[in-house]
Amino acid sequence: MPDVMSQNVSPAPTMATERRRRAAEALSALVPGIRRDAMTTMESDEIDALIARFETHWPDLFEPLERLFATRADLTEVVTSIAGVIVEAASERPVALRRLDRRREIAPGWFADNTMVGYAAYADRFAGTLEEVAGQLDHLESLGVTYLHLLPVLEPRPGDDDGGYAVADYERIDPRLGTMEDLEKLAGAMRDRHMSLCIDLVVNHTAREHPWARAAAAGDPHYRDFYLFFEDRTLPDLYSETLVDVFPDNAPGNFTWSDEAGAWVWTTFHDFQWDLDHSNPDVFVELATVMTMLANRGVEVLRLDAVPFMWKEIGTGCQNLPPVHDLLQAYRAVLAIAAPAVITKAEAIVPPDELVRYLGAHEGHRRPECDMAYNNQLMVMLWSSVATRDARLAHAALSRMSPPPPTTTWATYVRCHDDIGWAVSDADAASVGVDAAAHRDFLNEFYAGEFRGSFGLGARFQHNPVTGDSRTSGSAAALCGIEQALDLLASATTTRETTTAQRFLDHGVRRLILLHAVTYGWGGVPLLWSGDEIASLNMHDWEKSPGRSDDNRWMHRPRLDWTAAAAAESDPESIPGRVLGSLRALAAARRETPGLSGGGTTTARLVHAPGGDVETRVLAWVRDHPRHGCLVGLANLSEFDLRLDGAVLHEAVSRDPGADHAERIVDILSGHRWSLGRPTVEMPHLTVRWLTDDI
Ligand code: OTU
Repeated sequence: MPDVMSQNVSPAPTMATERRRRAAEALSALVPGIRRDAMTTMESDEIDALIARFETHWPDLFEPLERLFATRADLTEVVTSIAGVIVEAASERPVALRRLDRRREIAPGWFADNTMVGYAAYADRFAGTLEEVAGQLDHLESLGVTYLHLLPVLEPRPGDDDGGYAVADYERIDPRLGTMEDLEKLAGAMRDRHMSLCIDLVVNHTAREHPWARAAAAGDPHYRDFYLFFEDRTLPDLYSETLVDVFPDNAPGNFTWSDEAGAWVWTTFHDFQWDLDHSNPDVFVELATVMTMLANRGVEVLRLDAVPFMWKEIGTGCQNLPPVHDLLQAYRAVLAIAAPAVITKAEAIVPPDELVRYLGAHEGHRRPECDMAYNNQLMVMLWSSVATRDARLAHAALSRMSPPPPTTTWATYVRCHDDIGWAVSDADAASVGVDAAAHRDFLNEFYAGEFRGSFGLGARFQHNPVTGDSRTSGSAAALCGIEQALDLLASATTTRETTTAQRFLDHGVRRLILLHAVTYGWGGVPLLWSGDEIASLNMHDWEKSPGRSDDNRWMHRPRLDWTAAAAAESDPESIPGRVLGSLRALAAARRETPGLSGGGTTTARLVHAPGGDVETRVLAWVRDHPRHGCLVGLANLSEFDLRLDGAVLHEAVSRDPGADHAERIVDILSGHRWSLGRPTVEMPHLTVRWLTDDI
């Protein structure tokens, strides 16, 4: 054994140092060339900064590229092209965005700050054109929104475009929404208000009308390699043995015969969405070019759509494979060097064990990957808990999830433009004595309004008669019981029926606010789905839109009703008024709660009733932030007023446990205070408390 304490002993190079050495060599071969040619438009301090970013992030780019492509392509060529893309993008980056880069490099946790509140919408359904979206920023500002996710805005194929998720041109805005200049203007107007623009980038597939797909179908060998073509069914059949159908109802199978291409083509989603072949480095270079172009227009967050499907291997489900993570790590590194103000958000709606990997937490190691990912597990568990009025499954599932790396954050949400897929894992369900498949069936029935006593009024999405699986569509307000209660109220003929309907209505409103109060207080960036701020009900005419009649997700993609929004504004006691007011208050409460910033940890808890039994009807969580102390969240899922053992107050004590000031624990949401000696804490039905130590 070499003695490290003695001199002149150099440690044996490990694999990691060897990789780093090779990465550094590759970079130093590139940097002098880069310095000379492409940076003529940059000031020398900017060149220095760019070189520093290259040096810092280069291994994070080089290593995944090596893992992905070394065996199938000339790595030097790949690396040289990608460095070229980065340098060109960096040298073209507008001054205002370079300033933003600098701010973000100083405050890299910006996107996980407690002041962040997100809003997601289709531009046209929210306001109209991009210019009209810019005209509605006051509404968003009043909701405390600092982050606006616009669903696909790039030019889609004509006709059915899966809500814009079939892109025909990555470089052009959908002409119905405006132009690239309009996008740039919108981003600028938002920046002036400290709001960040997020847009979708559909990376898994393009429309079959995309020029790459056109060229491929016409036989161009370069573009032929951009997609996955098969001459006959041999390989498709082999792959299909282990694949699932994402849209079994209206787009069964994963392969589509193309007459033009004279081949089967891989189509995970609809037949008009052709999966890109991400094992081809040219695809990587092209998409990296698109990303940096959008970054230079002022987009600050890229929602990378359907990323789990980006890599295929025979004998696997072709989801969540390790190279998917390499791709995401490499894309992130490209942006970190070219446009450090920009982050990526993974759209990976996957089982709980897979989720945190998209934030770069892999067994035994961490690598910078996406900065944000959707916490679909929290979303699913919230809907499950309000249906059962029981927190035990949520507690089990959420406790077992690995925490996100401290420099990353969740996007927490109640609803979005998609269906709800009931990601209830067998292990989590079994741990609380529940059969997972039976519970998923129950949730499907419950939220389709098929279960006796259910308050949910949605619909089944993509029922698969072979597997019996389905998912759920429906607006948050409808799933919470507001729609059903309004129907009951409309048909009530006796005072008794009216009173009951009114009580149900109140429960529905409370439930909707409760779900949001959990997502706003859990830790992560809450994303509000457009329309939910005014309790929009299901759309009833969605089937009439051409190309949409077989996709009931359109029932919960409302056109924002601005008349209703104005009415909500002037009547705070109305249903939309109560919801709007509560969401504003939640955003304000977040701003007052720095412990909700990135870097804290959230742990699900069970709490006790005064006698010492577990109070199963309360979902509890502790948000612990190393700098800003503790917050205890409590959500009473039931229609009954409950009391909890006062010991729960001690969970909120984070500093100076000795000081027993009177009334030191406060509920940030109601302003209610308790002293630590209090034997019980009241939990009114369907309410949330955020308790914190206030001395
Ligand atoms: C996404 O969703 C989009 O959000 C959908 O609106 C699109 O239709 C789809 O991609 C195709 O572009 O299966 O049911 O793990 O769950 O990509 C929705 C990710 C979906 C998938 C997700 C997909």
